[in-house]
Amino acid sequence: MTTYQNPILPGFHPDPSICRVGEDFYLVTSSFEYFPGIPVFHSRDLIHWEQIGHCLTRNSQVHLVTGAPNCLNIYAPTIRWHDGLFYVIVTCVTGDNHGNFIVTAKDPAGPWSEPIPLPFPGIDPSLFFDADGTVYYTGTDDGIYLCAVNPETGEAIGERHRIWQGTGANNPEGPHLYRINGMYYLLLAQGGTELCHMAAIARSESVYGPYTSCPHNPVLTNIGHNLPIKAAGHADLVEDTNGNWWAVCLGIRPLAYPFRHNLGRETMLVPVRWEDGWPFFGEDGAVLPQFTTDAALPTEIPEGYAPGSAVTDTFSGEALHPSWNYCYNPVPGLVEQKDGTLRLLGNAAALSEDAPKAWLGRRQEHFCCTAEADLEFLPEADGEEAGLSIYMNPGHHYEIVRTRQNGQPCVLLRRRIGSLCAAEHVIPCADARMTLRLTCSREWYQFSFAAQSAPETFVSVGGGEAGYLTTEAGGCFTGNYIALFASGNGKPMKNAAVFHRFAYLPGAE
Ligand code: 6LW
Repeated sequence: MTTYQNPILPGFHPDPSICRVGEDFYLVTSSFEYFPGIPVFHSRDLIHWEQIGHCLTRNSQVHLVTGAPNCLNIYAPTIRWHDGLFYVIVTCVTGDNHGNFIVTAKDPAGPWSEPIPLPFPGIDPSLFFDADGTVYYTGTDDGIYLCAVNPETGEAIGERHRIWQGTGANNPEGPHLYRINGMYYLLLAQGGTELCHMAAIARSESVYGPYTSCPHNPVLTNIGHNLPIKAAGHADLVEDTNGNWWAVCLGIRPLAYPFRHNLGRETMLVPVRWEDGWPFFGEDGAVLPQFTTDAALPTEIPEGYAPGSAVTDTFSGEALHPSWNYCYNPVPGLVEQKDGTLRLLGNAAALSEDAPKAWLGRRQEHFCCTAEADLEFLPEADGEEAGLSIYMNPGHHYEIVRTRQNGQPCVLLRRRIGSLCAAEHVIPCADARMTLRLTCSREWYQFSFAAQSAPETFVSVGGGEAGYLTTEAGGCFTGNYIALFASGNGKPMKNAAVFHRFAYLPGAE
């Protein structure tokens, strides 16, 4: 028997899709305005995962747009493998279009190809490779539809066909097709990605239908269960090497009542069993925070970086640690890792502007955790700043800020919740080097710092409620990031803020 905990990918890892090649499982999640885009994970036991790369690592592959933070750009992807090639199909949602495209790779760690554009509208694309060689696109555009496609060229083949639309709940989306024991199965999400989220399944002898709804739909939901995981849905099925079936799906873990979540939609793993040609997910269709199953695969701990693990980064080597993301496509010169440091040269964009800026963040993956950053920075002009932020989006973030006011170098707390912004607890400090600390709990984000002249003495600058940096209070489809930032606040900085070390330390949940 094996016992495992959910989420298997903590923090902002929504809309998971999974495939298996031999004994190896690969999983991708949506990434919205963060770059690189579409993180790729690998596992051999479905429980322990390592991040092996990203699909979108070049500006030529995607141009991430501003305008609606946490709501646009890279939506739900699907990963499939066929005939030696990995395919990821995804939507880039910009203000004026929903551009669906495919990228391919022989090695899922990358590099991935340039996008193959598709002529299909809507979101949540998926690919199904049928036994007769036909490849089908399924997607969501005011309902679920299917069309044959050439995945090498992106050309549609024949007409689009609306197929099963779920059980009548709102927002049928996230469709995936499978052929199991001679039947076609269509799994989809419905109810919307909030507390009414669920998954439903139907089957047919023809890929075009008619589809028969599963008698116990919704097959996956946490509605009606008093569980710490809610909003379960957007699932993808996979069979392991022992013939056992599993589903990955998204779920949220609210801080407390009323249900507000700050870690984003996370990836969950659910055991699935089949009876009379129908799947039974989880425990009575629910995603539990812990499952005990004799179906689990032998434990294999991968060597690579695992979401949810402690990280200490001293910025050595050429490449950034895989946990780091830029906000939008990186702008040359704003963020640079060199000579064992991370240098942030603020442009004119303030932290609260929806614009590319000197910002580098990593997901908050635990309710209780600590982040520390060793900063060397003596602002030369009033308004120049650098610091450590808990950041949902430009309108919702708290940070400890090293800056200069009226010619006086200082450290202060700043909190922005929508149109409310306060800078307070200004503490004069002439030290060029200091350690900034963020301590996260379910209730509170607390900031402090220790100047180099008194490295053991952490001075509090205060903090803010965790409940106001949640999706329900001011976010959309993403979760909180812990970010390093610098800004000239209206004009480019002359000298970079230099970070020498960053540490992310999970606490007791
Ligand atoms: C995803 C879709 C959804 O594409 O949210 O609310 C989108 N439902 O399935 C972004 O996660």
